Amino acid sequence: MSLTKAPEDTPERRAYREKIARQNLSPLWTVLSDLITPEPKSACRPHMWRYGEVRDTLMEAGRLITAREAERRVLILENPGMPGESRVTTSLYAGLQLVLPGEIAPSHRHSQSALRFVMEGSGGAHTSVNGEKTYLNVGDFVITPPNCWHDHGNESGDPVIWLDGLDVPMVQTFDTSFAEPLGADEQPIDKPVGYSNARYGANLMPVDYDDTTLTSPIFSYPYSRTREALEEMRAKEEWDPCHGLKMRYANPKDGGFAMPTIGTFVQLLPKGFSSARYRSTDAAVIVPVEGKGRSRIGEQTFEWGPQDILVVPSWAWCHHEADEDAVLFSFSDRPAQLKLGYWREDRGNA
Ligand code: 1HN
Repeated sequence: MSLTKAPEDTPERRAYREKIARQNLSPLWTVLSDLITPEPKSACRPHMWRYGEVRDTLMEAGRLITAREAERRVLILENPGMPGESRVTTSLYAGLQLVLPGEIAPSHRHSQSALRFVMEGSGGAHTSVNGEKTYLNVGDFVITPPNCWHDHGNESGDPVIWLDGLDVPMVQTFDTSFAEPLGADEQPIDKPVGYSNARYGANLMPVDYDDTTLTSPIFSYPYSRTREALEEMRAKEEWDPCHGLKMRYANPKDGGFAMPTIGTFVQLLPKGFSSARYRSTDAAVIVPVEGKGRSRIGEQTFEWGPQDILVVPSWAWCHHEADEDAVLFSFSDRPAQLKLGYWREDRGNA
């Protein structure tokens, strides 16, 4: 028996296979080596979308359809290895969403978890979650927890564009999708702006906090605070050979990931940094927020700048070089893999 090669197909074996197909049966020995591979064999391919190019196409959609008519005016980032599947990686969905001045994307809720990473805007657009509005500034990471009403609006004079990341393919795998519209444009707001961050984001927790939801009660992680923290930490000049200075967005309740299925990360690569190669089983979507550089992902090299969007497939070697101080935001399905006992990493020789 070999896990790497299927046994020879003979005429009798083929006839047998065709005969038993009528009973909805199939011989494992013909597919075993495809099912159980010695290492991850992904359809997901390394890729990069240049922000400037996708932005032009998205603005064209802004003239074609309103946010209301579309419900969500989004261009899906389709991994070139999985066209038509609405997947950016095997387990994750990503898209770029545009809300024009004065528009509203009406309230709905669903069992999929969503993150927003703000690419562009002047700070006057918002998303509402759990009766609280949060304003969207470039570089902010904002969460829509599962089954929470959410609607978006733009009171500013400028377009707002953000990257959506959702666990849509995971929900498909488990057949657990539920969704409904609110039936009104906007949910009722019963909390002041900044309420969650004051209550849960100041190293304080309500004394009797016993909420069992799996998502962080902080639903906005503003870039200004994240960036300041990175800058203060860099003073120590302790660079991980693979990651530079890489941090994980945390749930203040227990220090775990901010979302149950999607992990979010931010890293600082100092000017001139050249990383040791690294790979892990969680395919990642990476957005440079500041700086310029290049990444070798598998066999391909991508020259990136702010707001470009890169995909690193599971178990593909990845190497980064920064020409200027660079900040990278990224997300992956790592929390799900860790809970299921699947996650592995390989730091090369570093
Ligand atoms: C969704 O609800 C939003 O609320 C964006 O902005 C993208 C993609 C698939 C399913 C639901 C949003 C989505 C989505």
